[in-house]
Amino acid sequence: MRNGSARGSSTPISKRNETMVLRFVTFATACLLCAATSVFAHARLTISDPAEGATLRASPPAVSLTFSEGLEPAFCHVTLAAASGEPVNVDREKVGGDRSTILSASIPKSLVPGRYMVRWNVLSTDGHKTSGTSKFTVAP
Ligand SMILES: [Cu+2]
Repeated sequence: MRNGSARGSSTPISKRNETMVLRFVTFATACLLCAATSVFAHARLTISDPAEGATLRASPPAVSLTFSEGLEPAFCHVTLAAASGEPVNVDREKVGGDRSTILSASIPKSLVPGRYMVRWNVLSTDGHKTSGTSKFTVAP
């Protein structure tokens, strides 16, 4: 009787452990897949024009940023500032390209020689936000 009840209680416990291990493995696998997917889906900056760190002989006509993912135009912004931090006027940004991956803004007035910083923040079509900066120098 005692043996029977001991065996009776040990079997369900080991089964429960198996179930928990299985659940944990499933959960861990799902987490890894999810993390990998979201990392690759974020909009990464792939090309910037002017290129990061470039020294230009003349003022560029525009800033153009190409991303790895499609962008939501209403939530994508570019600003330009001189090295002093003083903002430089750019035209309203536009999203273009075959898959809406290019964010650009025209620079209406020639830039005076100096160092400049482009700041961008975008929302990709997967609903994730990313942001970053890119620097260039105008030295005629
Ligand atoms: Cu994403």
